[in-house]
Order: sequence, then structure tokens, then C-alpha cells
Amino acid sequence: MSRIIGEALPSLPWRDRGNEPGAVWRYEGNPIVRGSQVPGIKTIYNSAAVPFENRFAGVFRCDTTSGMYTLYSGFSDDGFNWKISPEPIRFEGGLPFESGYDPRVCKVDGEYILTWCNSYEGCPTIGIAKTTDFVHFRMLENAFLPFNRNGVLFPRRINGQYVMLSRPSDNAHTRFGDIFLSHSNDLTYWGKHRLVMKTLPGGWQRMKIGAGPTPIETDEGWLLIYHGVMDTCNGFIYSFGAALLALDEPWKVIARNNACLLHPEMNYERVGDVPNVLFPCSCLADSATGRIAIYYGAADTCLGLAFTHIDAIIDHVRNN
Ligand code: BMA
Repeated sequence: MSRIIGEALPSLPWRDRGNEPGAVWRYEGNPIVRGSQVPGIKTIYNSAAVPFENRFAGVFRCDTTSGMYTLYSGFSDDGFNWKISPEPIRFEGGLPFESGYDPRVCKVDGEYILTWCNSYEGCPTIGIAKTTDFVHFRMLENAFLPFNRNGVLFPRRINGQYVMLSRPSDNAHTRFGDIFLSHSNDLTYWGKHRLVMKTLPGGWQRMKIGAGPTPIETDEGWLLIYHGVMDTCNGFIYSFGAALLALDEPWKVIARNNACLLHPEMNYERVGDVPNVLFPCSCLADSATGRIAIYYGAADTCLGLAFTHIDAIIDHVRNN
């Protein structure tokens, strides 16, 4: 029996396992969010949900009908049905917002911190902003120089410092990528960079990997769900798996799966703007029951929800 360390979340969206085998199972009502529900938006996919004031708040990757990558916020009472603002987030402070995608939201020391892939002079790097209400967002400095993607904060300071995972990359559809982490005292100056995990030859995580949702603290280590990419004769395939990282030295990998947890299989995962993509950006975890809900982008088109239990996922990580 493993234990989630964190808050109890009795209102977590949940379905018991149906007929799907494996440690993670999909919500039968997927996709839960589509582009057509917001005016001027064609696709809504890689998005972040967090518990917020007895309900849920989210930041959504919304691609406009004119092809811009933007971020919108929204709210939900049950984690399944989302009401997304009709207007994009307009950041206060920071550098001018060019475009942004793949948001993650993390609560550290009571503050909601948004990280995302932020375009700076046309080059991807990691943007950071704070919010108290998911309406107003104050942008800080970018964390790193370009090129970088998949900036994911840990939900508490470790040895007194903020810690962020990231994936140094290039300006294109990067054909390489390992997960690193960096430390900061103030969310502005980042250093003490460490390698966490490299790609593994052979299978689903052979070309590049990137951190997914905010890591979940457990009594066995940080549970990190991450995406892995393989190249094929007909394009990339994005699947996801998980690893356990040491609590005090999270660049040390305790265990990591060789088999993925979920790979594109359903129609809405295989067919879309970019086929065969599963891209998890957030999780909700209930420490009372061990239940975990995972939000993942599907085929760069819509948002799906999947479920697991802490025992099932840790068993998968350790035994696959
Ligand atoms: C990555 C990011 C993601 C996207 C994925 C597949 O580089 O751009 O937003 O889901 O590619 O296209």
C-alpha cells in the first residue's frame, strides 16, 4: 500500500475501472473539452486543472481559428464539465505575451503558479506567472533561455528551494530531449541544474521525454507522470508513463517504467490535428483514497480524462 502525501480531495472526478486493462483507464465520456465550446477556438487540448476554492480551476491550451497558440482559464464544479472564459488570459507585467502553450499549474506555499511554453522572440522557453483568482495573472521573468519546453514545478520547496523540471529543446519539432531540473530561491534566478532522466532506446520513450503533470508526493518518492515520444515511418507517437524520484534529491530516479501506461488507441487520440498524441499536463490526487485523475491532451485537438490508483500506478512503475 502506497500513500499520497497531500490534501484530501473528496470531490475528485472519478470512475471505477471498467473493462480497460492496465494501470490507467480512460473516462468513457471522453473527450471532456473540445475547441467548439469557446468562440474563435478550434482546438483545446494540453491543459492544467487544480483544486480551487471548493471547485476546480484550469488553464487551457486553446488554438484559435487563425492558428494562434493561446491560454484561457476556466472553472469546473465537478472536474468533468468546464466553463472556459470567452477571452484569453491577458497577462499583467513581464515581457509582452507573444504566444504560449502546454500550461501547468502548481500550488506552492499557498500560491498558484502557472508555467507554460512561452514564445520569446519567436523561440520557446518557460514562462512563469502567478494568480490568486484564475482571472488575473501576473507574469514573472522567463525561467530559462530558449530553447526549452515542459517546465513543471514541484508542489513544495525541496531543501528550501523551488525546483522545476524542464526539457531543453530546439525551435522545431525537436528530435531529442531529456528531463533536467533546476533550483531557485525566488522563481527568477535558476541554477544547480541536474539531469533527471534520459530517453531509453528501443521503444515508446526512445526519441524524447518530457515531464507531464506536477509530481505527486508519495511515501515512496515523487510520482512523475511523463510523456515519451517515438519516431515511426509515419510520424511521432506520444504515449505516457511514470517514474518515482527521490523525495529530497529528485534528480535521482528510484524506479521507472519500461512499458508505457497509456498509448494512443481511441479514435479521438489517433485522429486530429496531430494524430497519435497523448500529452498529460495535470493530475488531481486524493490522499484519502489514493485516487488520481489525469488530464491529457489528445491528438492536439481535445482534452481527455483518465484514472488510476496510487497502488496501481506505483506497481506498474516498479514492475514494468
Ligand atoms: C510538442 C508540443 C505539444 C504537442 C506535441 C505534439 O512539441 O508542441 O503541445 O502536443 O508536440 O504535437
